[in-house]
Amino acid sequence: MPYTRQEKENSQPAAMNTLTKRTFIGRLLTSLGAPVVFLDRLPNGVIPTALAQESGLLDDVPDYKKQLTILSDRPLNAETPAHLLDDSITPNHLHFVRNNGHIPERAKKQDLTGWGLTIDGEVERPRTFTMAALKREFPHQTAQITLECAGNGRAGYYPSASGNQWTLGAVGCARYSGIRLRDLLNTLGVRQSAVYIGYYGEDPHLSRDPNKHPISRGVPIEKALDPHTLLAWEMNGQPLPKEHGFPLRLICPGWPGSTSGKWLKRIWVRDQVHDGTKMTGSSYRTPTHPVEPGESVPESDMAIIESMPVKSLITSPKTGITTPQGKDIEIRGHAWSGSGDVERVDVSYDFGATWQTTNLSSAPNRYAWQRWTCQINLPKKGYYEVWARATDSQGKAQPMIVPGWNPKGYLNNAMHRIAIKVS
Ligand SMILES: Nc1nc2c(c(=O)[nH]1)N[C@H]1C(S)=C(S)[C@@H](COP(=O)(O)O)O[C@H]1N2
Ligand SMILES: [Mo]
Repeated sequence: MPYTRQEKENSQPAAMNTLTKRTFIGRLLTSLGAPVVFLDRLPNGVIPTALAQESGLLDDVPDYKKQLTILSDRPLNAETPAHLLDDSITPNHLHFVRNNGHIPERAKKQDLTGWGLTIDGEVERPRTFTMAALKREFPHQTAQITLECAGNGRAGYYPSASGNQWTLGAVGCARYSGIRLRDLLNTLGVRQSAVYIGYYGEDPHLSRDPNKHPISRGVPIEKALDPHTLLAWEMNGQPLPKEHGFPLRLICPGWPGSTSGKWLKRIWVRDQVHDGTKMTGSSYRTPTHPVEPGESVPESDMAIIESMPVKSLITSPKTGITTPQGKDIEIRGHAWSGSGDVERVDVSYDFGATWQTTNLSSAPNRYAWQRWTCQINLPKKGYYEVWARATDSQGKAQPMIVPGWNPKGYLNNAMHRIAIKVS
């Protein structure tokens, strides 16, 4: 599969070279009496989860994130096990982290000294704002927003796609406070020529080369001017944590998480589609027509991902539990969609032969996930799978198996399945 030099570099951990790290991990595990069977296939930057918590290898992983599953430490990438996503509002310590570069020093120190947000390009009056000016000059907004990485579920694709092997938990739903990007842009006067915005964050590139950006994406000007698109400085009532973009981030609801730029320092209003790092080539793009698994797709047949598909999670019970016969079990979870509303969620415990409708709550605001619950009674002892299927307001439902294969493994919204044993 063709990829750019930049992308290749981005997948390499900078600190310890791969071979040393692998040998080191191998030794540690052997000393625990548990050889890693496919150690030679361990992707770069990935540390076996069993080791991650104890080894001290994870210097970038803060203690409070340690319930997450660590996919890589540099850059830090960590997902949340489904049963830990049961809260209606995902607390900061349980929100997944997806970094492409290093966490900026400013964010680690929570230090605003010298910080400013510059808006330039296709605006009449370009300007750099201090945090105080942003907070003083525009009305404040708070909203609960589902944020999902476009690569969530990548691990389900075959042939496998390169990149973080996210399973289910690169999704969360926190409350963000800040201002509408639109209020700020309108004050500066958006020119007729504006078609896109591109964000720049303060996160250093993995190579520490100051001329390289780990990621610089954006959205069409219409999405930037949508009243739901935010510039946020708070997550669940706290200043943005260092992993989540202190002091300011974009929140582009319903779109791939990668459009919600963290550690912002500049927004460039463009007169063309933004062409920053991870905007071009096959990054965050899917084929415009269905392709055969493993097929190489020309760039001209790839389109930028916009709204995310409908999806749901079962957050209780935890998969694999055993329950006594004859007892009702509550099944619950969340459902969301990029268009902002879910119509229904159904569950099945007979491999999809019959379905039962769940009680679906409305969202506290548009683009927040919706809680669903139902009671089931498993008829006799044995092994069961519970499947959940969400349907959005346009009638689109989650597929039972992985949807159309694509070269980078995006947008896997297959139904979540859990196992339950009745004894
Ligand atoms: N500056 C910057 N912004 C970024 C990223 C990044 O690496 N650097 N990662 C993006 C991606 S791919 C995702 S999915 C979300 C993840 O946000 P979170 O770490 O707060 O969950 O942030 C996006 N914004
Ligand atoms: Mo992402």
